[in-house]
Amino acid sequence: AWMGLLLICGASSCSQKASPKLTSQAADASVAKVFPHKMPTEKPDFPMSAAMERMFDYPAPRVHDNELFSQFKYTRLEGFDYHGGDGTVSRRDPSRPILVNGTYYIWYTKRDTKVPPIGWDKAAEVTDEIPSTDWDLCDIWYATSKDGITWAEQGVAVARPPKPSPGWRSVCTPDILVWKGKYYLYYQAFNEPSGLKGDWCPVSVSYADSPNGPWTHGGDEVIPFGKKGEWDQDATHDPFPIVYKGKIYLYYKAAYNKWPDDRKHYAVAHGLVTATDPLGPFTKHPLNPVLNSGHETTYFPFKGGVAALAIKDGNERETIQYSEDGVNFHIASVVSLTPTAAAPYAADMFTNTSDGRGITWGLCHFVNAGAPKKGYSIIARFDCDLSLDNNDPRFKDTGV
Ligand code: AAL
Repeated sequence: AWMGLLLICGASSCSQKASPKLTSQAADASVAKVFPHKMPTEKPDFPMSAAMERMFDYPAPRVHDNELFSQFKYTRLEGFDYHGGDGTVSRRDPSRPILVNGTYYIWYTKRDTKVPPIGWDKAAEVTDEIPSTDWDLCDIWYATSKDGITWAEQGVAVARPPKPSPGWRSVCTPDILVWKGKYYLYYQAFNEPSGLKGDWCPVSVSYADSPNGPWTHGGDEVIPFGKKGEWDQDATHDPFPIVYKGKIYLYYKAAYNKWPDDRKHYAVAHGLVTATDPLGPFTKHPLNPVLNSGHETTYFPFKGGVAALAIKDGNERETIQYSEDGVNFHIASVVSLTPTAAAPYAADMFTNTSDGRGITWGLCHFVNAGAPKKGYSIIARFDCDLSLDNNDPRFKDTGV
């Protein structure tokens, strides 16, 4: 019946919507037109439904062969004290780990306040000691580890500067860049409690000769806000630098369309700025935004291009995407139980590679937002196989 329909359709005016292939195929009734029992590895030359056509647009039509598909495994970290989970201590938004002389270093948002956050809708009621959100009244701390599981908290890396210097209210959500033997931390610098008007803040930078510091303030508003009316006019979040094509490619997020009177209809997108000096100036890519989904930023060199995790928020949430040029991203896989605020380790994040090898682990956070008046977050480890040098079936096997 299917063949018959095809023939009738091909011979009549209803073929207008059909692809030319369908029409010529239909004319040649001697060619088998059935999808085989074994999934083809190459795109077959016969008519297919839109869904099956699309399978061949992925890096591999069989998900197990898709280098940019993985499942995720999570491990609790050792070494961090959370005051018994009473909400007064929080660690979140970790940087990517970097390996220096056999030791991993990470930087992260740490809040240690007398009381847990009271909620961003109550930002007008906060004081210098009462946080609105989990990332209000925070400093940037760092920790070290030999195995990525047991961590030793080392102390503050970048503290809130005195009022009214940028970031006086909170510094948070750092990520690291290694460039010409020096270390650069990019982070969000709040001049008001988050939630007062929105989650409004620019990005600052500090630098050091050693991952142990000391850190020197290197500049504020390093990612220029958009002009009024543009998507990134008030917020540049989640700065995430990699080295690509000889430059610093700094990805960032803006949560936009989120106003005091219209909080429900917000959208997120990611932009790209580039520079040859870590202290700037940074130039916005003319095609910004470059990713339409993802609450935090996670990018890594992959083959000759750049891969990204789009996790939470947006039509393309829970996807892994790939671009050949760091700018034009396409969905490479759809994933589940994904790491939030993922910060993967890769030895080639800052080596200007044109043959990125991918990632197998990193850090992320879990938010305990469900406990009223006790909100806080923890950092955890994730493992996956988004690497070209690994083929661990635990992360690709979706069957039973
Ligand atoms: C995060 C990040 C940014 C936001 C807030 C703290 O996970 O997207 O850092 O400002 O939430």
